Amino acid sequence: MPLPISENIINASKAYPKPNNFKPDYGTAGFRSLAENLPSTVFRCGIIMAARAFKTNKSTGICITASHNPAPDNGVKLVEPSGEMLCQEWEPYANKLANAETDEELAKCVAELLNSENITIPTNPASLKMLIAHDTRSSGPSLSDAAAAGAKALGLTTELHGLRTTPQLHWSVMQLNKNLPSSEQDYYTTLATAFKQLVGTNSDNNKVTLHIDCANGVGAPKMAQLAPLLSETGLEFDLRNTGKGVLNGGCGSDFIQRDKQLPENFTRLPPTARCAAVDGDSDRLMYFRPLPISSDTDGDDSVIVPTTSAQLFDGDRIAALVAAYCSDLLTALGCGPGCAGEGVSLGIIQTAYANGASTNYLQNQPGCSVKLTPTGVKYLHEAAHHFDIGIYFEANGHGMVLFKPAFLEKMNLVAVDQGNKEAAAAASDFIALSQAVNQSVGDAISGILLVEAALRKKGWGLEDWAALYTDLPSRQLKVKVADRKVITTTDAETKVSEPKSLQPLIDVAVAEVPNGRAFVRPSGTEDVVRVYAEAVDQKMADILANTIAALVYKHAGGVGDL
Ligand code: G16
Repeated sequence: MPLPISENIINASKAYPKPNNFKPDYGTAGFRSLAENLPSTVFRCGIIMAARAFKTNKSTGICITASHNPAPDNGVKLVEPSGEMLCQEWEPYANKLANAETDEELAKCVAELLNSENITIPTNPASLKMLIAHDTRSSGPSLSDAAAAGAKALGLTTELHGLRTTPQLHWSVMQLNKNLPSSEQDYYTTLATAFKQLVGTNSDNNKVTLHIDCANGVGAPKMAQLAPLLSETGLEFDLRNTGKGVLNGGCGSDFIQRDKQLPENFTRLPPTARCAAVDGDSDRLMYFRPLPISSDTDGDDSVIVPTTSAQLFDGDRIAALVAAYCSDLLTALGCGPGCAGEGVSLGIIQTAYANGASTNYLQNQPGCSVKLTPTGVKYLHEAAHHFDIGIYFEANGHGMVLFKPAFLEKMNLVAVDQGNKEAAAAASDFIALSQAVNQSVGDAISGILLVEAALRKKGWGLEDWAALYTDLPSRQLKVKVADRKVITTTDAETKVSEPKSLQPLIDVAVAEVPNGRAFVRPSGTEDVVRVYAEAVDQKMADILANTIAALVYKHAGGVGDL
């Protein structure tokens, strides 16, 4: 006779005791901490996502990763049946369970959750499961086991998928619940087939070598699996930082964005090199190229000039490129800019980190609506759902283009309409894009295909892309405080609401700087307060950021050296 649920949970939980004084907090993208703190949290997340599966009668997922954070950290990202991140209404349950001090208190919290959500555990839940995967951190396999133990304690079957990028796991959950092919190989085949449909097969003109910084993370083996399927298209990957070095150490999208320096193993490149970087779990994407662009080589690609600086093509610029490409397709459909009333909405979602120049550029593109949300894919993704075509990118490279199912249905009809070949081709491209671009969550690997398709379709090189607008100089800083939660924000994180003394002082500092803009917010993945400042030149941006960091330090309980 099976044990009652509470007893099951109490028994299973004994193997995953919560460390004393550890207060996990569901942040921007799940829980993060030093890996050694996390077994109890991950075990409890297994319970949460099992409850979520029973509530929705669909399969769910868990990915063990601390993404761009250092190797000793780990974390857990929770995947809804749709493949999106855990719905925000359930985040308080996750916090409650994760913070229960004893096994008995945990069992009580679970009982309350089941009760308030009206969840009955099915007697034979065989059709439901939880997919679990991890990144390359050494703590990944044991934390995956902890997640599985949590799910099993509630009676849900689990499937361990081992090493996967976070977006691959999200994609598999989405596909599984739609009864579509969902294996890892299906992921590569689906993306590559759609990309081929978009760009066709290779001619010598189309040959592009993309030098990819894999952040010494899980993206390396995964992109190596995709690469051969792309060979006909002329897109080749030169994979670097594939695992021998430190995860996210001196490399990866976060390093490049922060330092605007070439990552390790990228200092000797052909002068026209096209490069991209992903982060530890391959959900962020940054394009870049070496600077200075080596004019002294007289265009001779074989002359390699050592350099250390990088020119960035960040998430904002990727959004601008994708918007330009989608606008072209809408024009071909006969419902582009200038044909308002045709009822296709195109939205671009950004956060306060978006460079002011990118926002200005996008706001001036006919037919584009620009919206601002707080930081976190969960907010941007949700906002993107409001448009037929929702393009969202955070400056740090998280993003995608999301298509409304009803829009794609329309495209399916237009694609077979022989009466208007141009419109039919554009509709086919939209359909192929929705396959090449992971629709569940921002995905650096499918993002590469999106960027390469857009550049090729527009006939652009990096020079054309760079010319869309010129970034305003900016600076980001971190301030260590005793408790980052003393800072709360409003208006999509552009204003501080607590402590009340802070915002008026920020306003004064900003007003003193030409074209100044600045904001602060508590990080949801690290124990710091983040400061962002933008100004007419780099010196002013630096001064503004430092002034505001000092204000945060003083008014929000700074600790250690500023
Ligand atoms: C996560 C979220 C992102 C967010 C980032 C930074 O990224 O998925 O949406 O931009 O955290 O968050 P914060 O500034 O709150 O630390 P990742 O790549 O770590 O999963």
